[in-house]
Amino acid sequence: MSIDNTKKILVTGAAGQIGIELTAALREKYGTENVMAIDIRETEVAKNGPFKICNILDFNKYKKIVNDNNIGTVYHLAAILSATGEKNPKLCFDINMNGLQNVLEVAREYEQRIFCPSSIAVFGPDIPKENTPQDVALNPTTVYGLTKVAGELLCDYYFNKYNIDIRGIRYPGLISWKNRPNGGTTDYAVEIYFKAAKNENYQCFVNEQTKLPMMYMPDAIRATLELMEAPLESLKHHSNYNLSGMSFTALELVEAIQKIMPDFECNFKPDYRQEIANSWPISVNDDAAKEEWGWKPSFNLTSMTKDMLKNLRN
Ligand code: NAD
Ligand code: AKB
Repeated sequence: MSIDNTKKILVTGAAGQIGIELTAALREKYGTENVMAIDIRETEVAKNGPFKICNILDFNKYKKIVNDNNIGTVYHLAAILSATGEKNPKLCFDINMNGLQNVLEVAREYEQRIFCPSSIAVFGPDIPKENTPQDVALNPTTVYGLTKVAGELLCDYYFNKYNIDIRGIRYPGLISWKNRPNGGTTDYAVEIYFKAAKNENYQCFVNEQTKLPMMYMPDAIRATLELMEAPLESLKHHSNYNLSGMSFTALELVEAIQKIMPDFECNFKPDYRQEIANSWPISVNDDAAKEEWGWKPSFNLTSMTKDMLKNLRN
């Protein structure tokens, strides 16, 4: 399927942690009027360009928005994340699976290109924890992870059966200052900066040895744009690229903040999210992303911490 530049872009879940920044980046690149944002709630994306309230489970309303706005590419971000998913598995399954199916069915009819993110949550406790391979058995223990595995498979099915150009990244935990995260397990790695920047201490909900793959949002946005621009012929994978940025323990994160703010303190009180974190990798192997579309991260823990605190304290 070739790219039709006369068609517009739509972002679902545009009011979320990634959505706000991805919508802004797409509007900057392709023009504000060419990027429609939808969500079930209004945030700043609603003020900064075309926006409509739309529940992704409402197939007819979603299809009408696509039809009325000549949408050729969809970035499908609307989802329920891991921690909320464990509190409400039915809701998580419903939105993540039925929402995706609605997007794919409309994509089939309108011959759209799709970006659909996956997550490190596809992995379960049975895989090599360090440098987790791209292609490995996927046995997640959370309902969120289960929907992400099924989502990857469904996307590949539509790619193979209907020739829909669908691409996706298994994002690590994403760290950002423009927007707070919402209902995920890696949220502690963002919340801690918001507290530190206000000169408050933080109580972390995972223990100090917890080490997970993470990435700074500017790298994640760049990766998304780069993957969507890569020539289809160079891609051997489609909806499931491992993507590596950095890995650090919760204690190393505290120490990185203390290098800039020596008075900052953090105590650790693990809750139900510890078990979710324990089931995920420590680091992932992203050779496929490097080889197939030239991925290269630019931030590490030190440069990210400097940038996060500078922006939050401003
Ligand atoms: P988020 O929770 O911040 O945003 C999701 C958005 O979807 C929210 O604005 C929410 O209002 C919206 N939404 C929820 N239900 C909806 C519905 N029924 N209809 C329409 N919109 C609905 O999540 P995020 O962090 O921006 O994640 C976006 C995508 O990236 C998700 O697929 C998530 O699994 C994936 N991902 C995120 C991370 C991360 O660290 N942020 C990591 C891995 C994967
Ligand atoms: C979560 O913690 O649920 C997300 C993710 C890694 O998918 N941030």
